[in-house]
Amino acid sequence: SVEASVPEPQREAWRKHSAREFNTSDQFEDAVVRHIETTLARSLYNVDESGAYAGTALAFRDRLVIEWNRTQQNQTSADQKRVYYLSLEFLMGRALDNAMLNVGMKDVARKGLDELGFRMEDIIDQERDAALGNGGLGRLAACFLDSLATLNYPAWGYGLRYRYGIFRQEIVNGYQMEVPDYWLEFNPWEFPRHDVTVDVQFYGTIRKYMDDSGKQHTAWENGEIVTAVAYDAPIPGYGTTTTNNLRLWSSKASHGEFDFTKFNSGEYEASVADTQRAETISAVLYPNDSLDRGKELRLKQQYFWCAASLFDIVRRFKKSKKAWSDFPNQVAIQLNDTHPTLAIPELLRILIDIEGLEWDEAWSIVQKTFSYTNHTVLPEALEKWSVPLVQNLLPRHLQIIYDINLQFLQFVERNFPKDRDMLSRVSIIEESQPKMVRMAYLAVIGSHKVNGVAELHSDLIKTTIFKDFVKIHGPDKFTNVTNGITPRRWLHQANFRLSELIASKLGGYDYLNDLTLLHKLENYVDDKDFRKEFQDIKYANKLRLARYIKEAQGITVNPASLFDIQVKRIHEYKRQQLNIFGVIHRYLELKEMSPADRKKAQPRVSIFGGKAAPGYWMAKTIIHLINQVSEVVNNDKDIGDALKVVFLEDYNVSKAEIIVPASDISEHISTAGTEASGTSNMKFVLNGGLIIGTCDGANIEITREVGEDNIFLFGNLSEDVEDLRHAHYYSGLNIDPSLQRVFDEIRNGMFGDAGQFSSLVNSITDHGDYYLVSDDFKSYVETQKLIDEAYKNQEEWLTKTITVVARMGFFSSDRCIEEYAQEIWNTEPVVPPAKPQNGA
Ligand code: F58
Repeated sequence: SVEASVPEPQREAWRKHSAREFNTSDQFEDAVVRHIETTLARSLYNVDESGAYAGTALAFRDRLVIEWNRTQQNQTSADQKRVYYLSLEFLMGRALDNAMLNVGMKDVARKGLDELGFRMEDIIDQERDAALGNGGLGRLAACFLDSLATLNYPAWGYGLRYRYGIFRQEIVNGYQMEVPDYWLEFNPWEFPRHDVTVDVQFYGTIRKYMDDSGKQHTAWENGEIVTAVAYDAPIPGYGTTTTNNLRLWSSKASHGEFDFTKFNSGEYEASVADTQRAETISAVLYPNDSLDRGKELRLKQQYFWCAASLFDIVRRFKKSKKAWSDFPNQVAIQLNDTHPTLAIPELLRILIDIEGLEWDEAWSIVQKTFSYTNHTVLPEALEKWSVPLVQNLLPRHLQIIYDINLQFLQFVERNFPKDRDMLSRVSIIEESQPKMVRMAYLAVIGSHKVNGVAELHSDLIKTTIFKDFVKIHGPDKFTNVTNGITPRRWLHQANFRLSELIASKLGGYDYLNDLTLLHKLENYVDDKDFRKEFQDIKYANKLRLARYIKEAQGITVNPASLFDIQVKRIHEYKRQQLNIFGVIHRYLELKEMSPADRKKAQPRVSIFGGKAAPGYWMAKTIIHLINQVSEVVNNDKDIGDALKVVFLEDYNVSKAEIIVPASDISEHISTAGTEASGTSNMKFVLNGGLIIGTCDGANIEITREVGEDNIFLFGNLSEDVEDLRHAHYYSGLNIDPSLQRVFDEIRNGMFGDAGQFSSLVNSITDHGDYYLVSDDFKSYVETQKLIDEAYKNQEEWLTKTITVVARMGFFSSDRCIEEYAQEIWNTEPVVPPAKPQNGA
C-alpha cells in the first residue's frame, strides 16, 4: 500500500504536523486572517472586500486541498476504473459559494466574516466567473463534475486552461460589443503543477523502418514541440469528503522562457515569438456556439489537449504495471462532443507506435475505452477538418485515420455488398474538394457507445446523421442519457430560501442527494402556510432580480408583473426573434387599447439575455432589435408597467443564479428538432417557474414528468418540419396578419432605422423562413394569451408551480451520472475514507 512505503517515525511526524481543517467560525477566522496577513501581506487596515474574498477563498481552498489529497490517495489504492471526462469547455461559474455549501461550512463562514466586519453576499460577489465555455455543453460538463464527486466516482475532468474565457458582453447603443475576459489575475482555486508536464508534437515527418526481428515500425519525428503544463482545481462533492480533480492544460514553449540559442545569437524577437506562438494555443476559448469554422489554431488546441490528457492517463495506468488488455478495465474516456475525437487516433498511436501493440489489439482497447456524446444535429455544427490541414499538422494521425477508415469500409463492404452508395456515405473521409475528415463518424466508429442528450434527440440522431451506423453497428450502440442539472448549485445555492423550505418539509436536505424525494412536496400543495412561504420566496427572488435590473440596466420593473425570461445563447434556431416579435405584437395591442383596458391587461416584464457569437450577424441583429424595442417600449408613457422589455448584459453562470429563481415563465421555443436537450428549462422549473416551449429536446420529457396541464406547449412538431420547409420553398409562406403587422412596423421604422433589421425580417419573408417563425407565430401568441389568463388566477398558478417542483426529481445530473456509470462506463463509486481522528 501507499502508506507502507514510508517508515513509521516519518509517518508519525507528518501526521503530527499535518494540516488541519477549520471546523468552527473561530478557526475559520484564524485561517482567513492568517491568509490576509501572510499570503496577501495586507492587514486589518488595508483589507477591502476583495481581500476578504481572497482570505475566505484561501481558507476554503486549504480545506478542499486536504480532502482532495486524501481522495486521490484513496482512489489510487482502491485501484478501480476511473472516468475521464474530456471536454473543451467547463463553464464552472464561481467556486466559493459552491465550496462552502458542498463542504457544509457556509454558516460557520458567515458568522466568521460577520465578526471580521464583512457581509457574506458581498464577499461571494467579489469572485469572477470561471467562464471556460460557451453554453449548455460547457455547463453540462460542470454539473457532471459536481455529480461525479457527490456520488464518489473516481473521475477526472480534462480540459484547457484558457487565459481568456468567453468574452464579456457590453451593449453599446444597442449593439453587442465583445470585451476580453482576462480572468486569471487572481484565481485561488487552481494549482499549477510545474512538475506535471507533457511535450506535445505538431507537424514533422513520418519514418517507417524495420527492426532486427523484421517488425515494421512507424516513427513521427522532427516536429515542433509545445509543452503542456497541468493546472489542477479541486471539485468538492456535496455531503461527502470526495474531492475530485479537474486538470486543465496550459501551453508554453518547450524550452522554457525563450530559446536561449536564438536569444544569445541576437535573435531576440524570434525567440520571444516562438514563446508567444506556443502560449497562443491555450490563450482563448473559441466563442462559437454552433458553427464549425475549421481554423488551424482550433485543431491545435484539440490535439494539444488530447495528447496531454492521454499521455497523463496512460502514465497513470502504466504505474499499475497491469497488462494493456486491462486498460479498458481501468479507464473510461467520455468524449464531450467531437472536440476530443483526436484522442482516438492518439491512443492508437501510443499503443501501436510507442508501446508496440498490434493493430487489432490496440483497436479493441480503443473501442472499449471511448464513448461519445453528441449534442447537436445542426449540420453547420458538425466538425469536419480538411485533410490537407490534418496532413500538415498531424501527419501520423492522418495515416491512422485512413487505416481506421480502410478497416471500417472493408467491414461495411463485406456486410452490405448490395448498398454501393453506403461506402461513400459512411466514409470518415468526405470526398469533397478538399477532402474532409468527418469527426462525428470517427467518434462513432472509435467508441463502444454513442449517446444523445434527450429522448427526441437520441431518436433523431439514429434516423438522421447516424442512420447508416445504426445498420452497421446495430441499435444497441446508440443510447440516450437525458441531461440533468446539479440541484446543489441550481436550487440550494441559487435559491437558498426555497431549499430551506423544502428541507423543512422533507425532514432535511437528503433530497439534495436524491432529487426524486421532491415528490413528497405534493403533500403540501394545499398547505396554507407552505403555499404562502413558497409564494413569498418567489416574490423575494423577483424583487432581487428587479433590483439587479435597476442596478445593471437602469430599468425599473415592478416585481408584481409576470416575469417572462429567455436567457441562453442568441441563435436563430433558439428563436429569440419569435419572442421579440411576440413582444412587439403585445406592444401594438396595448397601444390600441383604451387606458381602462390597458389597466386590466396582465403586466409583463420580458427579459432577455445571452451572447451572440462575434461573427454571427443575424444573432447580433436580434440583440439590436431587442434593445431597440426595449428603448421604445420602456419610454412609452402610455404603456407604463403593462410592458417592460429588458436585455440583461453579459449573461453568465453567476447571473443565471439570480435570474433563474425569479421567473414566472421562461421561454424554450426552438424550432422543433433543433435543440438537442436544453438544460436551463430544467433549472427554471426546478425553481418554481413554468415554461412556454415547443415540443423539442427535454421539454418533451419535462412535460411527461410535470403533466401537460403544467406546461405551455405550442407550435409544430419535429416530424412536420421538413414538410413545412418544403412547402415554404414551393408554395411560399403563410404569414399571419398579426405577424405581418409586426414586420410592417419594423419596416416603417418604429424601432429605428429599418435598414438595420431588414436582413432579419427578410430571412423570414424572402429567404424561406428556415426556422419556421411564421408557422409557429400564431400558436405562440395564443399560448402567451393563455399564460396571461392563467396568471390572473394566482392560486391555481401557485398550485402549478409547487406541483412542477415536486415532479422534477428526474432531472438531477446525479441520475445522468448513474446512467452513464451503469450503461456506458461500467464503473463503481469508491467509498471515501473516514476522517482521521486528529482531524487532519
Ligand atoms: C448544447 N450544445 C445543446 N454546444 O445545444 C443543448 O441543447 C444541450 O442541452 C447542451 O448542449 C448540453 O447537452 C452546446 O452548447 C456548444 O456550445 C458547442 C461549442 C463548440 C462549438 C460547437 C457548439
